[in-house]
Amino acid sequence: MNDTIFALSTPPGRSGVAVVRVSGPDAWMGAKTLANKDFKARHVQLCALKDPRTAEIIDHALVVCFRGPASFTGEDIVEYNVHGGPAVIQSLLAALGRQERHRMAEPGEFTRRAFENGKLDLTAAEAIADLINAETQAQKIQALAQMDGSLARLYAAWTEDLKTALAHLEADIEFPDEDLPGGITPEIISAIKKLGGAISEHLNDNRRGERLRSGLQVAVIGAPNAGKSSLVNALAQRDVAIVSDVAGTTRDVIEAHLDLGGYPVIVADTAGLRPAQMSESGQDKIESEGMRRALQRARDADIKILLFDGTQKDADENTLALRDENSLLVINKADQKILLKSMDGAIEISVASGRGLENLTAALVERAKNMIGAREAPALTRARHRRALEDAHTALNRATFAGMPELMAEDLRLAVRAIGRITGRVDVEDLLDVIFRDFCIGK
Ligand SMILES: Nc1nc2c(ncn2[C@@H]2O[C@H](COP(=O)(O)OP(=O)(O)OP(=O)(O)O)[C@@H](O)[C@H]2O)c(=O)[nH]1
Ligand SMILES: [Mg+2]
Repeated sequence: MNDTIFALSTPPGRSGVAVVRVSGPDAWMGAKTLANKDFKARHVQLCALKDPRTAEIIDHALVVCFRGPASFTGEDIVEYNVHGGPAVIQSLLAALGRQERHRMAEPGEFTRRAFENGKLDLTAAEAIADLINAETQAQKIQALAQMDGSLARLYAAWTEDLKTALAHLEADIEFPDEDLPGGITPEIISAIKKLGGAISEHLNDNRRGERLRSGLQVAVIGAPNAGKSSLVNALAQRDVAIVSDVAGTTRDVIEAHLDLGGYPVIVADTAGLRPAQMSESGQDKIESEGMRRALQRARDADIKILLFDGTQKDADENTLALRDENSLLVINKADQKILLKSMDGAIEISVASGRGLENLTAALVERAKNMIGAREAPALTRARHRRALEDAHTALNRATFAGMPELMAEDLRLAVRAIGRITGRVDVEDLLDVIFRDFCIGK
């Protein structure tokens, strides 16, 4: 922990400016060596950086120093703003590597130090990773709220309630003869039940926050030649998939990431569904594997677009069979004579002419909003949080049946620990590698 770590914090490649960040006890010493001047905290200085070993000029840089603990990591920090060329960055990193007790940072190590120095809790650290990965406005808003402590505050409030209940129970356990207002009172039972209810409401939010983080899965399903690949290309506004009039063109699942009205959507093009062919030829084996994958996608999808070819008289049975509350019926080729009889709630489109595509997009945005749109209460965003809260919920449930104050107190303590693991207040050492591995280097 006493190493000084450094890394390029901006993306590698060419850019106007690149930022190299250094954190640790020797960060300022390194800056003094390279710039040959003294620094004041939080003052920007223009410096000629020179490698003392080779006397070679590295670059003219803007350098800012921060004194721990008033810094992102809580340690001394130096930020070098240099010109973003590979050779400049290379020579700065090489010169830093030769400074005493300096080494390259691991992915997420700056944020990990911030956590270990108490600058932020684990939910805020995770939110930083989410913010960096956010591709749409809705994701960004969720990440920023979590970074500001929306989840941490909620979990802290629950922990407070639990600790109050525990204090009452413990007073009764320690001093059973005194007439203290403790023990298993109806108030305690009802407080525990109320908390259990709040946690289960938070858990049963249809994975809203998790879905927003990872993107809503939309699968386009339909018979061969219905125009699935054409539709995916139109939604993605680029040629993601091959389109042809040969039935059975698409074999594999092809994904495109979209921003639909601020909501992240992963739309999947799939192989056309048709009754299995009887022949043993290799082609057909590929086709049936394609259909197996298409059906798997349909099962896993949050929203299924069931696409029908409007120029056909009958709706495809295999596709129709997948109709449920998560499906959206869409009839394509409305530029031609429509022979298909109308279906309840179906949206007519023509990918060829663009007609109806706006309606379809609006319908998708509406569903996305219902599934992952913001609500007042902060949403659970990770499976890790979900598991911990399920443990807490189980413990609370058991507590209401415990009967004895000692047993009830033990269950409440388990619940406190489970919630504490989310924010990182208790024994999370084993979790840290997993959590910070998801970060990029330099963060
Ligand atoms: N007239 C008309 N033709 C369309 C429309 N959309 C797609 N097509 C045509 O329909 C044919 C099949 O389109 P694809 O997008 O490849 O169909 P698919 O559903 O992906 O087919 P498979 O991959 O074989 O399952 C192509 O010749 C497209 O040009 C449309 O709105 N109107
Ligand atoms: Mg296709």
